[in-house]
Amino acid sequence: MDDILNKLSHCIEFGKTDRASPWPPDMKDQDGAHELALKALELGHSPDLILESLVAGMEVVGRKFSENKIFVPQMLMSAKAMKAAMEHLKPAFESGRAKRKGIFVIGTVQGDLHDIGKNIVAMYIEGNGYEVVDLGVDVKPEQFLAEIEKRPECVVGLSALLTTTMINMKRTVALIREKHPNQVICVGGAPVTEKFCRDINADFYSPDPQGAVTFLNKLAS
Ligand code: B1M
Repeated sequence: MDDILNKLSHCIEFGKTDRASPWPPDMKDQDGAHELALKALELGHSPDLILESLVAGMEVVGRKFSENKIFVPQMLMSAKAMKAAMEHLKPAFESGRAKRKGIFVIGTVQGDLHDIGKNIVAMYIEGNGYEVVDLGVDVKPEQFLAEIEKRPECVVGLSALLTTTMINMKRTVALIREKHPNQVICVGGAPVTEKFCRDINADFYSPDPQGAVTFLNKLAS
């Protein structure tokens, strides 16, 4: 990986948001995710490649958290750094906004506050020409239902990052199916699997944003 992309990964791993941020102390007065993401774009790196370096940093964060090497505050700093970098990528991913191929309603299910992956999926889908309605995090099944009733032609996307909130994905699908049996529902998130998707009677599982876009494009064609 290019030096600047390595530095960007490092900022995500250690939660260095921007130059002004005093955290982490050993990176004081150094560029953070905010400055480096901008520079990487200026140097001509593709948003996809930059995103890859951000996700690589976040993967290390996840591993360290599992091994009790870091704790929630450090994870939060990493999430903040990720957000700062993503702000610069957003316009690039949204540039396909003009041609709308359909409506995608997305949210992280009830009880779950993780939104980094969901936001990436939303940006990719928006950038591929869909109108995206982002309901945010901790979304109750009834909120998804209300949105479907406002936009009957939409496709719904559910994201979950916790094994403990996957049950709320199941509840959401069940409530939607009860009222709208033919509603198209796509699911994803780190603990979600193809099998889980089938078990809860959702239509499609994608491990990544690209898979979700491919699925939507097939539906739209
Ligand atoms: Co949390 N967290 N977290 N966390 N966190 C995980 C998920 C965990 C795996 C860490 C670990 O133990 N290794 C673990 C879950 C364990 C489990 O359930 N098996 C965990 C835990 C335990 C928790 C808390 C319970 C910790 C605590 O408080 N004790 C707590 C729960 C809070 C809550 O939600 N109620 C918590 C809190 C947090 C923070 C708030 C500190 C922060 C989130 C900040 C934010 O999102 N704004 C956080 C973070 C950052 C993580 C890790 C480190 C990173 C998650 C992430 O953003 N990944 C994570 C460990 C890990 O995943 N490595 C972890 C990067 C992102 C790009 O990937 O979200 O998987 P991901 O999204 C991907 C794909 O999954 C897919 O595309 C995305 C882009 O490639 N995808 C979809 C996602 N949604 C999709 C939908 C689709 C299609 C594809 O269609 C609709």
